[in-house]
Amino acid sequence: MSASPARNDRRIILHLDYDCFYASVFEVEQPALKSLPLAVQQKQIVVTCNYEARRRGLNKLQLIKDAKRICPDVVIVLGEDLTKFRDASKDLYLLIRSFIWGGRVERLGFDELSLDVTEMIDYNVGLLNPNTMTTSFFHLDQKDPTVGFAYDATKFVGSTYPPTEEVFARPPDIASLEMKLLIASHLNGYLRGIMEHEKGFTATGGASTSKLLAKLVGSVRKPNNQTTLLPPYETSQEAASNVIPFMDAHEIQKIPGIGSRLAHKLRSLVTGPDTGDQKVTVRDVRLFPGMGPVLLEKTLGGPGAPKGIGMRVWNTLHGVDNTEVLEARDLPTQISIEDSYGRGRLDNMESVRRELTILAKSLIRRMRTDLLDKTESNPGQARWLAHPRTLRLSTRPRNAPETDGVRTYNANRISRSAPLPTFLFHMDENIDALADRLVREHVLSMFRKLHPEKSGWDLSLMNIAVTNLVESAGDQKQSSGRDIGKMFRQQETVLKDWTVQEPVERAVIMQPNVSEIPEVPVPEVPGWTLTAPPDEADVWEEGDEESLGDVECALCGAAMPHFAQLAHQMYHAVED
Ligand code: DCP
Ligand code: MG
Ligand code: MG
Repeated sequence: MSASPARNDRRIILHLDYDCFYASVFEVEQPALKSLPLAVQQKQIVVTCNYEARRRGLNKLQLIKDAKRICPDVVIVLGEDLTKFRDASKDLYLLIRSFIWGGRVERLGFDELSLDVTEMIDYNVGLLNPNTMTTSFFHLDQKDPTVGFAYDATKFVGSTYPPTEEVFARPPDIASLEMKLLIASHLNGYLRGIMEHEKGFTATGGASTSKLLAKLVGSVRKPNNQTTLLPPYETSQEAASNVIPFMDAHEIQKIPGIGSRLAHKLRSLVTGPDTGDQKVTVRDVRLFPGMGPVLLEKTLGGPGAPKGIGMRVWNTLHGVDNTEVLEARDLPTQISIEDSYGRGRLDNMESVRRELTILAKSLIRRMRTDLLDKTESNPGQARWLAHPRTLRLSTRPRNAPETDGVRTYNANRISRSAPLPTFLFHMDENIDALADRLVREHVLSMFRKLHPEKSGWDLSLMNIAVTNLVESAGDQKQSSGRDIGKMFRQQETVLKDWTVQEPVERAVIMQPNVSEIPEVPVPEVPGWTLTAPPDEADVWEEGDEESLGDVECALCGAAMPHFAQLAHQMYHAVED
């Protein structure tokens, strides 16, 4: 057995995951929904439901027809248009980010944030007075000592793992990791309070020393709660690490960064092939004979696997994650809109044209949202911050049934790229007219090159994207400065009780690059590409929110997002 990886617990990381996020967006719009069981529908799936619905037996990623059977008075709202979720997500992100020094906030998917608060915590530890611990003051601003909140530095906020008595017999040593985490739990509680008070959203929080541990410990108690992972993190002569038993108890697939594909390989290794989807924990893998980075590399490595995957997973099994909190990029690298289609829905040119026009409208709307400089007061004169150069059309044809009638799932997309016509940047034309022209003059001819047959193709997915973004020259800093000034002026009126100094030094804030499909190689010369989607299992993010539907159930033909596939298979298994 190989040696455990070394720990480095200098950072303090908070994790926030909004409670039943899509459902909460509707509840904030219509508070009367809060007391009702509420489910959000995409295709035939409940993508999420509020906690009232969960109390009544509903689950995330359940079929709508099951939800109606289990809870006949469930209120169902359609959540296929992601605009309002994206807007709420951005709004909450900007609010939280305004408190975090250096803007050290990463968005993971739509409803999670990772915050590196090391500097804020170190600063506040330095100001603790051992004689007045119960009446401490958390400083949110280094320049203005009046900005912050009062707190009791002898108690954690929320729960801890493992659970502790609320009041310590002896408060932790000021220089200890435990003290830092205790203070961090107060910041976590404060930020969650601000979110709820100002925006009406509750979140579940975690506090630890890495993105991995903060996220995992955050989900120990849901909803509207928070958990801190207590030291010791290292095993010493006095005490055993809390990290190892905490990690050990998790099912292998629940670990961020170990998606379904890796989990499947690890399960097969541990239980032998053909034992189905038996539950395997981190402990089972960690203690498997001969386990170590080498065996993991042998098991998980190979063509297409990221370099050093064995070591990365070995670290992960021990709760070691040294990845940085990545701040949002100013501009997306591509914008991509797609939808999936049931069998037979896209088998003639007219339906293809109609659906492409719908996609093109969303695409142009998104380009205007994400790429225009909105600080210009006259919208007609708004400046493009970046110009995409390439237009890409991708489709995913269904496989024809095999001789035994079984239709295998085709994961491959085919795509074609062409220069993006510049008329898309005209602001004086309306979106409908632009979308119509884009499809008739450009996209349809790309489609015909992808599918030369006159009809008869049966497509399960179409995607239109603009890629190859070139940032415009110009003083972007200045314009974003105005943006941020406005944001803080608004915030001042909202956050009456806590005045926040305007952080002039903050960087550009724009839609981060989280709502796109993962980039697939785009050929420089327009032509054929055959691309398999990247293994979303291996990325940290929960995935691709733009993708509303991806796979088709071989048993019942229901179309569903790829992430719903597992739950859906379980549904059939239970039904039988
Ligand atoms: N989502 C989705 N498909 C998934 C996972 C999530 O469409 N497989 C969407 C719907 C969720 C949102 O993203 O509202 C956030 O995902 P979470 O897994 O955090 O789920 P919720 O926030 O809805 O619930 P919870 O309270 O369990 O966090
Ligand atoms: Mg959530
Ligand atoms: Mg989440």
